[in-house]
Amino acid sequence: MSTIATSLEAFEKSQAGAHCSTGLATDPWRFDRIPTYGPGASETDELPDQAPRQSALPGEYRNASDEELKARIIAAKRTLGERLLILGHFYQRDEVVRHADFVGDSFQLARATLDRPEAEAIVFCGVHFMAETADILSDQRQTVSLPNLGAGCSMADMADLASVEACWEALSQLWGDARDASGRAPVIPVTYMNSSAALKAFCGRHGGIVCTSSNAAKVLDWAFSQGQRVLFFPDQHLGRNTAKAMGIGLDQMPLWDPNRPLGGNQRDALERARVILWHGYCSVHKRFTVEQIASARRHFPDVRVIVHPECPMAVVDAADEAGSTDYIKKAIEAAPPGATFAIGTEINLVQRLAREHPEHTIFCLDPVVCPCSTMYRIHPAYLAWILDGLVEGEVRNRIRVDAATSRDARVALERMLAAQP
Ligand code: CIZ
Repeated sequence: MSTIATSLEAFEKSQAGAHCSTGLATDPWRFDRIPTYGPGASETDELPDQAPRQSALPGEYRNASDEELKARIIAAKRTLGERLLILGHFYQRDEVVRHADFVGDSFQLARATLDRPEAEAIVFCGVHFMAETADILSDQRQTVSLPNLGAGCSMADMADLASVEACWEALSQLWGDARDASGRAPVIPVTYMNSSAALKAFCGRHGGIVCTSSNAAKVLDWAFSQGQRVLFFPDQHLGRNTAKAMGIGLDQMPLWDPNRPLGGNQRDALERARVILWHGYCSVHKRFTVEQIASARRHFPDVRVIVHPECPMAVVDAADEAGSTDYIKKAIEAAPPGATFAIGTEINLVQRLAREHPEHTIFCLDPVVCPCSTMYRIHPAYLAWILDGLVEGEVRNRIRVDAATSRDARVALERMLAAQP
């Protein structure tokens, strides 16, 4: 066994005792109808009552072999030609990504939606909020389908419109709506892309903006040019890590718990606030720890640790770098051969990067394979079912955002697109 393989084995053993649900070894239709997010890192997160559920997948798809599904998808793609655009997020499994016309992060996928107005049907292999964004940005003639309606995002569900409106009302009572001498509003709402269309529309209506993890710092700069403070939702970690890197003190970033009066804050803590952070998080990125980083460094003294900014602050501080999926991908591509990377983000992407870059040693900081269970719901069987529907002239699992929400959300999304990473 090579030294690297021995070190990797030792690193994995050092995490023994950690475990993740084995349910993700099964097919997603086995947990489509259950009321939680299903097996995986987000299994303890609540699925809101009104969240869409996937209907039963016909047996001919459930029982088809991997090769049969692949052949079906390729045949349908050939028939549909330029009329079809398949978009795939970096976190999707390889059996799905291989069929995508474009693979990227949510910023790049939002752009890709705009780039192919001639495609009649967009099939979004990602999660619900991404498909909503594609519907908002696409032309009215285009349809957007999400292969499995159960592919949501537990972090996105941690902020809903009613709770954000209640928070906004409380903040308005504190600070009113008068602008300062430089014309800046009291608060600018910033929503992470991982949020419902209703929240993007809220930002559009209130002078706010959408950010992704690739342009969060630029977006915060823009927000501070427009406002004295920022209300950032739903991911507290992305908000905190980004604001801290901009020099904002932790005592200026109170956490807003929507279930408590004034978000659980004293009035004077809010008076000092520059960024009010919503109490949301990603269940996958929350798994990464400082101990995992220490262990990776013990086993690989030259390791370069890069984590996603959705990780907790202590993990970002202990890493060498933090960045979006595209940042991680580009850092690996730019490194001279022979580098060792420990990566703190979703496993599908890490494993793909490891396969695509045999010149480096690349491994996941969390050796317990615990993927995002909602991304996992997009299985080739659903993709084949959606594409066969399109061939037959039927649009299945169409995601539609109503006109008023779409109009307001588009304002916030266009501001985001102008903040090029
Ligand atoms: O922006 C995205 O697509 C997500 C969810 C993460 C990232 O860093 O790309």
